[in-house]
Amino acid sequence: MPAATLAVALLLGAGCSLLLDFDEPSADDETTAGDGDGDGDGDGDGDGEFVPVNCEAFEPNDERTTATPIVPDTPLAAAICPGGDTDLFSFAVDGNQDVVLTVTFDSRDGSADIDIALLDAEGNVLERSNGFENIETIARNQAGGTLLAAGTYFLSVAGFTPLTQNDFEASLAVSVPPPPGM
Ligand SMILES: [Ca+2]
Ligand SMILES: [Ca+2]
Ligand SMILES: [Ca+2]
Repeated sequence: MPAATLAVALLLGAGCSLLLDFDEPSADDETTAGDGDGDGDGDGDGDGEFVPVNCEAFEPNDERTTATPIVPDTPLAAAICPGGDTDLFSFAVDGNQDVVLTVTFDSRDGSADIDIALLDAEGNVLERSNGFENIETIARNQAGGTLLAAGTYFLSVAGFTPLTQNDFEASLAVSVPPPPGM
């Protein structure tokens, strides 16, 4: 399978690049002049054929002090880019709210996998989600006995390896569970 599939993938990839070029000539110039990825993929790490489009989004945000606030039901598009990029998003709860953190992406059959973690205000990891699908989710709720105490928390998004690069979309859902007996 690989030969034919790879050829198709490369063709599709080329098509995408052409489309991007037509849509954004300035981006084309940037790529050509800049990073050398244009002639590239000679990078040897096997990850170079795909270049995320959202590398600038919300940076710098690698530390809790520079984390990007994320609010409910407003997905944010960002990217994990080379060099061990980590993206931190902050949110606060009042102690009575169920929370669901979701990060979606295309893992490209695992070659561009992203993992997430929930951190407390001090940066301690409370929970990780590190599967191999195109989505990572962390839910903390009253029903599960995992309700978060009032305070500030962080969603940490990072690549499976320091070489991982990929676009992703992060979202936060917050709800208040019904009182007992209802
Ligand atoms: Ca980033
Ligand atoms: Ca970052
Ligand atoms: Ca993962």
